[in-house]
Amino acid sequence: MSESPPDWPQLIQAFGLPGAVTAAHPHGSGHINDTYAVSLQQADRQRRYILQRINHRVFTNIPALMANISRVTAHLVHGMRLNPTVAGEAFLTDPTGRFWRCYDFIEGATTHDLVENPQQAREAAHSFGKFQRQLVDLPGPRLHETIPDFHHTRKRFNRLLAAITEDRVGRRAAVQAEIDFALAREAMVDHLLARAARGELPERVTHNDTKINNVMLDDHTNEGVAVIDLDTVMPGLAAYDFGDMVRTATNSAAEDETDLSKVRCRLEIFDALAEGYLSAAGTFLTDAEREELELGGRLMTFENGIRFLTDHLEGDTYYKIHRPSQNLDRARCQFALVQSMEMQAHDMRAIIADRST
Ligand code: ADP
Ligand code: GN1
Ligand code: MG
Repeated sequence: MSESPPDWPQLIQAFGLPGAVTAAHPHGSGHINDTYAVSLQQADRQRRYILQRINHRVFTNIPALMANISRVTAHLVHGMRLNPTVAGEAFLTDPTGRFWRCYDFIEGATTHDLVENPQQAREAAHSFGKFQRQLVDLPGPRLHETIPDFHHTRKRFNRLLAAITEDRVGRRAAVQAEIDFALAREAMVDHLLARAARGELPERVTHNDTKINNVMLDDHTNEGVAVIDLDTVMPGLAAYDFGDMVRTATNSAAEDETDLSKVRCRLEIFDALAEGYLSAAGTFLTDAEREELELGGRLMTFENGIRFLTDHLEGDTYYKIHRPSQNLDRARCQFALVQSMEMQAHDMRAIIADRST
């Protein structure tokens, strides 16, 4: 069923933005929301905004989600600027029941799907580290869990088991090798959860989706300009944030690369991530949290692998796909990366120790 296109003039009016719409295009390569760059002619200049239709299948409590984002953006000195509606709300419900929000477009900076050099990795990781540091003293009650158990890797694993058993769309037989890979690594999924439950790892306010295209880097200096995609900012573990940076930045290939011989965890990028992250987060991390940073990378890569494989087995209902079997390609690529990390785990632990001194 095709959906009606967004009514830009109506949306612009609802957010109280002056000027006439001169262009509106889909923007970025996120897997979840529908993101548009909208240009307005304002007096003698063009100004761009990000209008985002929030995926309410994924985020089922939009008021709670936007309450989190309002608190976090208000607390951070730099970063995303949310434009409220004329009614003073953080989001808009359009006449078709879709949910929208509006950010200032961050100009002069870009998100990268693939890290090109250690400097980009260092700057990105410093930004995410600083983000965590600034939120250490976020006032007020605990943030809402916008997706409960988001990084509960045990529950993610059990959902994969259920998807294998159900085999809803008849794809199981063709992915036995990937299933075997996942089952052989079950032991990994409980470790951080158990340490957190024992009180050995503190709960923090974390971003939880620190993939490298969720931070904007200055076009000229590569400096981190803003951490974006704040939908999953909620209580979590430091290792989850460091881990997803490792998953997405160290990969020498795209997240859905089909030539697995190209997929490798780049140690020089890992080193830059450790340097950048610890230069900002080093002030508050405990020894126990540092101990788990290396595992965080492998675990987040594995967790994303099983999530992609689950979505493939469930019939591609969660992530956007642009070609058949893309979720399977993503899963295979994550598993190849896990293997590469397993081979280098010792070196990565040494780097963390080195960068901690
Ligand atoms: P998703 O949850 O679908 O990943 P994001 O919030 O990450 O959505 O937005 C998708 C992409 O849009 C980002 O990767 C980034 O390239 C771009 N983007 C998002 N917000 C802004 C902004 N304020 N300014 C410029 N680009 C942005
Ligand atoms: C999604 O929204 P985006 O594209 O930044 C997903 C992350 C996954 C990632 C995999 C809310 O991130 O958890 O790690 O895809 N976000 C959500 O690329 O599920
Ligand atoms: Mg994103």
